[in-house]
Amino acid sequence: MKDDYIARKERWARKLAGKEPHQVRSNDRLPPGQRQVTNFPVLDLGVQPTVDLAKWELKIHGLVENPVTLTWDAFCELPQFEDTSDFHCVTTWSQFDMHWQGVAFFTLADLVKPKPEAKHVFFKSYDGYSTNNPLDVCLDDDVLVAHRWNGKPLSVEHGGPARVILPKRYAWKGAKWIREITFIDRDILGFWELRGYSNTADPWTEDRFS
Ligand SMILES: Nc1nc2c(c(=O)[nH]1)N[C@H]1C(S)=C(S)[C@@H](COP(=O)(O)O)O[C@H]1N2
Ligand SMILES: [Mo]
Repeated sequence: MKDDYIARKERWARKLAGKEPHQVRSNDRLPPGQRQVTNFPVLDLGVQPTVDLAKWELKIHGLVENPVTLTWDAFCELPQFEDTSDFHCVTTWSQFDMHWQGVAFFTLADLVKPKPEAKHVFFKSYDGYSTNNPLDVCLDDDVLVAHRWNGKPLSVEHGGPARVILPKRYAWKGAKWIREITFIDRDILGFWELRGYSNTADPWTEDRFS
C-alpha cells in the first residue's frame, strides 16, 4: 500500500501542476447503455436533509493515525481542489463536464494518515445513506469532497453542504450530504450495495447489479 499510495500521490501532484493529462477510464466517453443529459437529475431516498453550516461536521476516523472531526470552517480552510469530470448514474443518464470544487480525497487522507491496514473506506451521510469503496479507488486523482458545482455552492438537492465525487464509478458510490468517512481493513456494504447493486460499479463494463 505504501508504494502504491506514493505513486498515486505523485500522479495527483503532477495533475495539480498541470503536467498530468486527464486520466480517462476509456476512450468512449459515454459508457455503454448510458445516454447524455444536460439537466442534472436528482436522486435520493426521499429525504433531503438540510444541515446548518454551524452544526455541520465531517468525522474522518477508523484505521488512521490522526482522526479528525472537521467543522465547516476547518473543512473550507483545507487546500481547495477543482476538477472537471463526467458523471454517470446507474439509471442510465450521464452528464459531461461537471465542474467540482472542494477538498481532494488525497488531502483528507494526508490529514488523517491511513494506517497500512486500511484498505476500504465507508461513507455515511446525513440522510442515513451509506456507501463503500476500496481505498485505492478513493485515491484516484479525480476524487473529492465537493462543496461547489459549476461555480456555485452545492444545492441541498445535490448533496450540499458537501458530497463525495468518484467520477469513475456509478454515482451511487459518491455519498451526498457526507457526514462520516471511516477507514477500515475489510469491506462493508453500503445502502445500495446491500440491495442488489454491484459492489464495484464500473460504468464501462455495465457493472450495475450484483
Ligand atoms: N446521501 C445520499 N447520497 C447519495 C444518494 C442518496 O440517496 N443519499 N443517492 C446516490 C445516487 S443513487 C445517485 S445516482 C447520486 C445522485 O446525485 P444527484 O441527485 O446529485 O444527481 O447520488 C448518490 N448519493
Ligand atoms: Mo443512482
